[in-house]
Amino acid sequence: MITFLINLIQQAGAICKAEQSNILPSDVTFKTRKDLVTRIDKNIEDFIVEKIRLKYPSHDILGEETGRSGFSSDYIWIIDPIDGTTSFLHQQPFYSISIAIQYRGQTICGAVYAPRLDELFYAEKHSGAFLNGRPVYVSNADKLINSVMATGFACLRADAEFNNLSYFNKIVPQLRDIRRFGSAAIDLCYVACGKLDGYWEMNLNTYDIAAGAFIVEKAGGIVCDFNGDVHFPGKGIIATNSRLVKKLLENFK
Ligand code: 2AM
Ligand code: CA
Repeated sequence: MITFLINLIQQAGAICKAEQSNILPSDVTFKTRKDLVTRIDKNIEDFIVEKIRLKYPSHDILGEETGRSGFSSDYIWIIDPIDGTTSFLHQQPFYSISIAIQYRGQTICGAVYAPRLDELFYAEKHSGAFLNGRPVYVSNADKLINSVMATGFACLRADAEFNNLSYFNKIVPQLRDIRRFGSAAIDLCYVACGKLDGYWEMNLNTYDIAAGAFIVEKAGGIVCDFNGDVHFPGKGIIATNSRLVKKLLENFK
């Protein structure tokens, strides 16, 4: 299954990379005034869904653009065809394709591919996490002041009244630095491979985080909500290493 998943995500990534510089204004439609989608998001999801249907016709599928199809299989594929659509549209490299496979509600495989960065992350239930075929692990940082973290503002795009700005103001001065890449899936994978020491965000959806959160856990990291529990994405998500998690959680009390 992981081999099929890796081939599929790489094929989808090649299409994204080829299409990115050809996007036209007429390819963009608005879900809300800040939340947009391109023709390519939809095409990529159709491409992925079609391939899964051919190989695993009985499996259920949940995709960002087409919603849920099927409720009868033990397996479900969770697809974000382009995570970081705003970056994609604005000709930036920080976007990815994210696919997770769950069996009876538990993630068993996950892959995130950032084609412009040529970074392919994946993990399987009984093995660790990998970047371009090499094992990856979360960082060893144990002090916030030595840490570089990422966050995001899906909450602002959703016009949520309770948003991330107060957490941002509180946490950033305690860190070495902060990044905002614009793809939750990449942020999570960068925690998994130690390029980032931590990440938090709120107002995300399952398809943004299903694969990335699994990859963090398989890389030895911790994924929890703002209370330190595992109820996300509704309540917000934190991903970091076991040395920093308590120090980061202090800021969400
Ligand atoms: P997307 O690019 O697939 O929309 C960036 O902060 C992260 O938030 C991305 O993973 C992005 O996914 C997601 N996101 C952007 N706008 C959002 C919204 N209005 N509601 C929920 N998630 C959003
Ligand atoms: Ca997304």
